[in-house]
Amino acid sequence: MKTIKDKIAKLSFVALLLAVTSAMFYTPTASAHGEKSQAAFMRMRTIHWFDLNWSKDEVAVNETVIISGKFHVFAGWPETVDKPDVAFLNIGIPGPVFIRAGSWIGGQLVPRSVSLELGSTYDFKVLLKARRPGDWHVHTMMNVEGGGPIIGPGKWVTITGSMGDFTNPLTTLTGDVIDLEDYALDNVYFWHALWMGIGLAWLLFWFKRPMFIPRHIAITSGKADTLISSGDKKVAIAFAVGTMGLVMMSMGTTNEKYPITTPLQAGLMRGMVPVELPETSISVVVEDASYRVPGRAMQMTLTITNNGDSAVRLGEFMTASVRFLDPDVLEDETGYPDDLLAEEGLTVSDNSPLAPGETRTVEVTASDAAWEVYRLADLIYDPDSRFAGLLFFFDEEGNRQMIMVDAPLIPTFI
Ligand SMILES: [Cu+2]
Repeated sequence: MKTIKDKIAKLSFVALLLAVTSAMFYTPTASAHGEKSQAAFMRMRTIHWFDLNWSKDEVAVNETVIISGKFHVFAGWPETVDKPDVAFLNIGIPGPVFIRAGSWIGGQLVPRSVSLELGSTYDFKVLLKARRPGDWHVHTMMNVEGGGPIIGPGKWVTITGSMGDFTNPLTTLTGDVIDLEDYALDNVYFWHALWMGIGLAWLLFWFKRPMFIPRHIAITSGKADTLISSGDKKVAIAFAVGTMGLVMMSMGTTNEKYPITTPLQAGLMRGMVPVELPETSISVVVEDASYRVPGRAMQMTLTITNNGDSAVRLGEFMTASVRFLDPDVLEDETGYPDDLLAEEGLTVSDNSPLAPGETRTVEVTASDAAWEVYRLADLIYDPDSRFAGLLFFFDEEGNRQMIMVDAPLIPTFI
C-alpha cells in the first residue's frame, strides 16, 4: 500500500515539474497587436489597406525597409469615428525598433497630419530604418483625430545586428552633420545635472542645521527673526543673482552657438492627391450576405454584370486586411502576412469567365481561420452589423478592377 502511495506521490511530483517547465518554455507569439480587439464592423468600414508590399522581411541595423501600398477611405465611414479630416500616417511597432526615415502619401512627404477624403484611394510609402535587433510585427496604421488608431495588416520583420551600431545622421541647413541618435544629449544631461545640483546645494545649505523642532519652537516663541542671519541673507541673494546671471549668460552663449533656429514646424497638410483609379466596367450588387455563428466563413450572393469588353473572373475578396483568394485566378506574390492570407479562401459557385455584357448571380464564400482568429466573427457583438470590402476582378490579360462592396451582414444560427 505504501509503495503505491509513494509511486503516486512521485509521479504527481514529476507531472507537476513537467507542467511547470512546459509553462515556463511556452511563449505564445502574439501575431496581432491591438487590431483584433477593435470592433469588427469598424475595421471593415474605415480604411481598406491593399496592394501592400514589404521590400524585405529581414534587415540589419541601419538598413532600410520600404512598406508601400494603397489605402481606400471607405465612404460609409462609421458615425462614431470622426471623419479623417485630421489623420496621421503612422507605423505600428513596439517603440522605435525602426525609425521612420520618411513617409509619403501620393508622393508628398507627410511628417504632419493630413486631411483625407472619404471615398478616395491614396497610395503611400513608408521608409523604415532598422534600429533594434529582434522580430517585430510591423503594421501600417492611420491615426484619426477623434477616432483612434486604424490598424493595417502587420508583417513580421527581423532585425539583426547590434543596436549600438545604429546611427541617424542628418545634415542641417547650416551645414552641420549631426547624429540624431545622441545629438545634444550631453548638453541635456549637463544642464539638468547643473540645475539639480544648484537646487540640492540650496537645500544642503539649510539642512546643515537642525530643521524642524528647534525652528518650530523658535517661531512659536516669537523668535523667528533669529533663524535667518545676515549671512544667510547674503547666501540667498547670491543664489538668486547667480541663478539669474547663469540663465542670462547661458542663454546668450546658446544663441551665439546656435544663431539660426526655427520654431517647431507644425500644421495640417491638406490637398493630398488621391490615386486616379480607372473607370470600372463591372457592377456588383450584393443581394444578401450572411455569416454562420459560430463559424469561420461569410457568404454573399452577388449579381455581377460585366459591362466591359473582356471576360472577367473574381480573384479576391478583401475585408479588414484579410485577403480571400480564389487560387485558380490569383496567387499572392507579395509575401502577404500568412495569418491574413487565405490562399484558397474564396469559393465562387460559378467562377468561369464572365463574358462582356453578361450578368450572373453567384454564391461567394469567404472562408478561413482568419475570420475567427482576427475576430471578424465578433461582428455579432457590434451595434452595426454591416460589412464592407473590396472585390478584385481579373480579365484574361491579368488587368485588375477593384469594386467596393458594402451591405448588411446578417448572422445565421444553427
Ligand atoms: Cu502586430
